[in-house]
Order: sequence, then structure tokens, then C-alpha cells
Amino acid sequence: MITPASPRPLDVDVLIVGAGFAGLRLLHETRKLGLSARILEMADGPGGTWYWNRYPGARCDVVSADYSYAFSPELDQEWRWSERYATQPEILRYVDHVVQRFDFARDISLNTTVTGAVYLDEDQRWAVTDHTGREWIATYFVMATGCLSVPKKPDFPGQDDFRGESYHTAYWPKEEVEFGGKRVAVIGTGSSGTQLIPIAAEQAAHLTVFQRTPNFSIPARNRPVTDEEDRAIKAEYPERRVRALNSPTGLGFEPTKVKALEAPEDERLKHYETQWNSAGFGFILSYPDLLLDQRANDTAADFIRAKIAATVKNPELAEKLSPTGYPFGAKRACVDSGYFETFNRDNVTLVDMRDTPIVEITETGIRTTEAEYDVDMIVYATGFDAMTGALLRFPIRGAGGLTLAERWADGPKTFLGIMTDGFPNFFFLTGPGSPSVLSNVLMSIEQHVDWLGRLLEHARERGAATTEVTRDAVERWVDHVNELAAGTLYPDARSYYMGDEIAGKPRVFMPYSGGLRGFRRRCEEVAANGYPELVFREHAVQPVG
Ligand code: FAD
Ligand code: N01
Repeated sequence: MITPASPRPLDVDVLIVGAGFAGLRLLHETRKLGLSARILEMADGPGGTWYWNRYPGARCDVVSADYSYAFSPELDQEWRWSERYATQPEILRYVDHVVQRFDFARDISLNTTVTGAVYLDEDQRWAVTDHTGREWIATYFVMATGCLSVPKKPDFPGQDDFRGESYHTAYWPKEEVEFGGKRVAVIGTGSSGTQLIPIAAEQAAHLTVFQRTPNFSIPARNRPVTDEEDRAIKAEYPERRVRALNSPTGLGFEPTKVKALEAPEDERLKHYETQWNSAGFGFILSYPDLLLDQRANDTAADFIRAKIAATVKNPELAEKLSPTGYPFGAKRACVDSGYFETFNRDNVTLVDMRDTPIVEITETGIRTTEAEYDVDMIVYATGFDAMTGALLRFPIRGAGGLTLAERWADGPKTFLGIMTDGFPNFFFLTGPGSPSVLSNVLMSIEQHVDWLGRLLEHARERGAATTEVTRDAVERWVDHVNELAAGTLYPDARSYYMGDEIAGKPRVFMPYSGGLRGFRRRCEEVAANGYPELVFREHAVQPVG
């Protein structure tokens, strides 16, 4: 690598924040390119999402054969998933295996929280500071900090006075948490709550679920992977990976060509029934118009509501659990194992926070406008400061000292969800403006890292000291992302896709809704055209030697 003469010695070519799937994948890529790299990770182990979210029931909802790295055919052949949707411990074992197999640990600094980053204009380098005050000097600075890595704990009055146990699903302790014999409250019914609730209900003396917005949820139909299935997957893994990367969402399958409203009702219901029994998260892809046309969406939403009504024996309870007032899929749908069935249990109570909001948390429990619930444990399944949380948690100063928070004051502004103007040699993976949370995130990570690797190689070949996107390209990409979203039903729900989860966050649709396939084509076009949206600058000072 050509390096400018600089008074600040370079620690590494590429400084990466985060040892989740994205950071580890990028480390592999940098080694392939012959660049030195280091990951700084705040946790005491790798795994990211799968390190932190240890709550009982945590598992992926993309089939594990597809929710796994695609870069190594050997890895594909040697790893065996035990279930269709692996549990958190199994995914973490996979991460540990990958770390060992590719000897990643020597380039990872654990227990290291990044607290600041400044672009040094004259040096054309980044100075990245960790919590000990140590400064790391790097040519490239990459945030692989994830879309869902900053847990959100609400601030109910009195919360800190609670004398029982309290946990957040995304800060779950390593030690086993005992529900047995206890009165447990769970606040939040998103994907995390929906996974935890059936298990907590089986063990707790009593479970009280505090629900604000009912969610659509599809049964996972999880099951063990048989030896025969495993052999079949491995026999066609290379084709399977290509299929996933080329599919609209990285899940490996295509929606039908027929639209929901074109299908005769009996056929549509039959199709939904098949999907309900097999597709899991892919249910949303049952028809291509489900997220584009409210009437089409209603057909799927009605089907799911009928399933809830048929499952939950108490009609009043079924009604409270039934999502209404927003389109199916516009807010992230859940994939569950026995969620609605749980409400038929005698030891489970549902509190509808729309009718009776929480007023305060007391020393002994939770008080709503109507009643007081004494509990021994409160579990906050209240989600994350999504998409931008980790990127804006500490100041990142670009060229001329502008912070990322200032540049993004009206919402995130990116080109391809990977870079922004005014921040040379700074990248983020699966950022806002990329398919990210609307896709199989592992496939998005593979795609983003491949693309970034090629870009770094290109910059090296042309001897560029810095790579930066133009403001015009960023503005055009943001407009494109907004236009696409405006043609969908996504903005019609209150969701973290829109920044609704945090008060005061700008309300803009953040992910790219055109699908991973379309996104990848656009990325490839940019590369094939020689990156016309980017500016490559020479060294400000003469290269050493
Ligand atoms: P993360 O895994 O979030 O890793 C980011 C890392 O950065 C973390 O280790 C964090 O500690 C570290 N970090 C952040 N800030 C700093 C800092 N300032 N200093 C140092 N370190 C820092 N996606 C799917 O596609 N399919 C699924 O089935 C699926 N299931 C999920 C289940 C759960 C419970 C959750 C929460 C998310 C799920 N996701 C799923 C999304 C998931 O986040 C991604 O699939 C993927 O794991 C993200 O990997 P990542 O490396 O980008 O980010
Ligand atoms: O978080 P969420 P999550 N008062 O934001 C409620 C991935 N994931 O951790 O909807 C009262 O979805 C909030 O209510 P409302 C997946 O991408 C995947 O569950 O805002 N309630 C909601 O019910 C997922 O989408 C899996 O009205 C409050 C809940 O808390 C993402 O991670 C498993 C509140 C938060 O739901 C996040 O999921 C887990 C308040 N002040 C996670 N604040 C898989 O299955 C929040 N809530 C693969």
C-alpha cells in the first residue's frame, strides 16, 4: 500500500469497528487484498448480534443454510446446521468456528469500545480513539457496527427503583436466567419478545405481556435438519449461494409472477395456506404486490388475522392480539414458535398498552392507568436504536471537522448505504440506503464487502490516497431510495424502518426497498463504469520512498 509521508505512523491500513458477521467478513477480505487490518470490538467475544442477544428462544428467521457466510465453499461443506433455524448458541458456535478456522483472533482487539474518530485532513488518515484514550491511525475507517446493535431501554418513570431482576433481551447475561416460580413481565412484542414469550410462559409462575402494537407473526415451522437434507444442501451449495445472491431479498426464492389481486380467491387462500405452513419470513413474498398495493396487502393481513382468531380461544384476547391499522410487512413481521398459542395458557395475561399505558415502574412492579402488576422480573424486549444508532453514538468527524451527526441531521445520507460525502476513506456496511434489514443480512454483508474490496483494490491500482463520494451522487441516491419507498406501503406503518422507534429521530425510510438483486446490479454498474460517482485524490504529500 502506498502511504503518504506523515508524522503519524500508521497502525493499520484498515481499522474496522465491530466483530459481528460484517466485521469478520471484512477482515477476511482485507487479508485477501494484502492490507493490514484490525477490528476493535466492545464485547469480550466476537459474534455481534449473536454475542449480545442470548435470551431464551433467540434464533434466526432466515434458514440457517442461507443465513451463513457464502465466501468459503470449504466452510459450507464442513459446517452442519442442526436445525432449520439455528438457535443463538449454535450461531455463536459457528462464529467461533469461523474465527478459529480463518485465524481471525490475532487481528481483533476485544473489550475495546470506540469513542471517537477524526479525519486528519493533512495526513489523509483517520485517528480513531478507544475508551482507554488510545489512538489508532489508519488509512481506511470502516464501521461494521450493525443495524440492530444499540439496544433501546425505555425510560418509564421509576424504572431504576424496581427491586426485582430486570433484563434487556439484547443485553442478556451469559449466566442462565431462572424464570421458574417467578412472576415475570415482558414489555415489547416485536421479534425478540415474540421469541422469548412462549418459553418464559412455560417456565414462569405467571407471565404478564405488555403489548403496545400487535404484530403480524408467521409460524417458523422450525425442525431438525436431517442427514439427508444436509447432504442435499451440501451437494448443491454453490448453486444455492448464487441463487440467494440473485434473489430479490437474498432468501433464495422468488415471488410468484401472479399478483395477489389477480389470483382467484380460492387459489390465493390455498397459496397462503401453503406459505403459512412452510415459508416463515418468506410469507411476505407470497405475491409481488403485497407491499405495493393496500388491497393486495389486505388479503394477506386478513388471512393472518383469521389464523390468530382460530388459534386464540378467547375472542376478546384474539382481537387485542390482531394487528390492524397498518399494512402487513410494513413493520417488521415476526416469525414465531407457538406465540399466539401461548395466550391460551392460564398463567399468561396480556396488557394492552393502547388502552392502559404504563404510568410508572414501582419498586415491586408495573403500574398502568388501570392496575398494578407485582412482578419479580421485568424483561425489556423494547428493541434498538435501529440503522443509525451505532453510527451516531460517538462523534465521527470528517474532512473539515463536520460530524456525521451534523451531516445526517435530517436523516441518513448515503451512496449505496456504504459511504457519505465529506468523509474520505470512511465506509459502513449494510448502512441506511442499502437493503440491510429488508434482506437476508448475511447476503447483504457478503455483497457489500465484495464490492468494498473491489473498490479498495481499484483505489490502490490508481495510486489514490483517498476515495470519496460526491455530494451530488449522495443526494441522487437518497432521492432514489425515497422514491422507491414512496411507491410502497412501508411509510404507512410506524416502524424502525422509518425511525419511529426513537422520539425525535428524523422520519425517513432508511433501507433500500428495491431488493438485493436490483441493488447489487446498481453497485456492479457503478464499478463497471469506473466509479464515476467517486473522487479519487492523489497524495497531498509525497509517498514515502
Ligand atoms: P452486529 O452483529 O450488530 O455487530 C456489530 C458489532 O459492533 C457488535 O459486536 C458491537 O458490539 C460492535 N460495536 C458497535 N459499536 C461499537 C463501538 N463503538 N466500539 C466497538 N464495538 C462496537 N438478520 C437476518 O438477516 N436474519 C435473521 O434471522 C436475523 N436474526 C436476528 C435476530 C436478532 C435477535 C437480532 C437482534 C438481529 C437479527 N438479524 C437477522 C439482524 C442481524 O443484526 C444481522 O443479521 C447481522 O448479525 C448483523 O451483523 P453485523 O456484523 O453487521 O452487526
Ligand atoms: O425490537 P422491535 P425487537 N413502551 O423494535 C415495544 C431483529 N430480530 O428486538 O411496536 C411500550 O421489533 C414496541 O412497541 P411498538 C428483527 O429485524 C430478529 O423485537 O413500538 N412498548 C415493540 O413491541 C427485528 O425486527 C429476530 O408499539 C415499547 C417492541 O417493544 C429487530 O431485530 C429476533 C416501548 C420492540 O420491538 C428488532 O426486534 C429478534 C415503550 N416505550 C430480533 N418501546 C428473529 O426472529 C418499545 N416498545 C430472527
